Amino acid sequence: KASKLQYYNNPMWPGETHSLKVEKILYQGKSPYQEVLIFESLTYGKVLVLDGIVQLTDKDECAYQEMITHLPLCSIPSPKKVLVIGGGDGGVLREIARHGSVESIDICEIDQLVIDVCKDFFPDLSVGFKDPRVRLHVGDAVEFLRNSPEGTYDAIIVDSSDPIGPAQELVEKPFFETIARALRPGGVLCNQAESMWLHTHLIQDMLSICCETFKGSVHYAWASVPTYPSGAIGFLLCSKEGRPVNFLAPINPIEKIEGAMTAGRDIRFYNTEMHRAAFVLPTFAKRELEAY
Ligand code: PUT
Repeated sequence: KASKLQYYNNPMWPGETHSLKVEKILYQGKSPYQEVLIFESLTYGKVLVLDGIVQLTDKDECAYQEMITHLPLCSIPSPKKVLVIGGGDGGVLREIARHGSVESIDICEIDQLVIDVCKDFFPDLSVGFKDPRVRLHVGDAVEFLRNSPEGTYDAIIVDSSDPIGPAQELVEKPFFETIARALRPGGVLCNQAESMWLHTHLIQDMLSICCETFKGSVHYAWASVPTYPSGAIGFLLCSKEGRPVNFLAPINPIEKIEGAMTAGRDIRFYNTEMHRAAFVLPTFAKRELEAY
């Protein structure tokens, strides 16, 4: 059991905590990488927690999974080869499946326990693993990327946890260099990019590394996710030099992809208006982030 002091002392949001009423603990365990907890909450359905940090809830997972997937995939025509890093719950895979043009989906998740417990407790997310286009690789993403042939992917989605613990190196320059190497010219990256309310310096560092590394377009987008710290989460969208990509005006609108809005279960959050709106930043964030 963590003490109250520990709850308020997470270095990613010092002095803050967020509570959900627990109705029932459904699973508690430990992998070689992290502590895993699943509980039934009073108001958000089931909740997945890793090392004490909420990763997703039944009620608001749609906002995160749909935005991190369709922001990049709707920004390029006809994506075919997609790589997901992290994402062991399967939600991003579920969303990629809406894109009929996609031929192969690699996923590299480090923690087998996350995959297993999500299959047991979050069938609406882990359904993503059932798609025959999916190839699962359990292991370290940096090593996986180093072994991928250069120029393989049209899109890479990094659905990581926060950069403390196993995801630390996923915000550092060598990681972004291996991503750029694995993308084809004009290929796109969408990276979980924390909160503009809480993590300005981290986002500035990521923006500056990505501008240097990808040499195409680099933009910060965001969405509301009530159970994430500050209630918002960001996405870093980057394109590799080669073919220009305009993230702000999706060239491959979801509404025009046959069956995409209703495949499996209906899309709940993302649409073309949300896509465009995601890049509109409040004045303070524009000031802090637009120089990059
Ligand atoms: N992939 C989950 C992101 C959590 C951010 N705090």
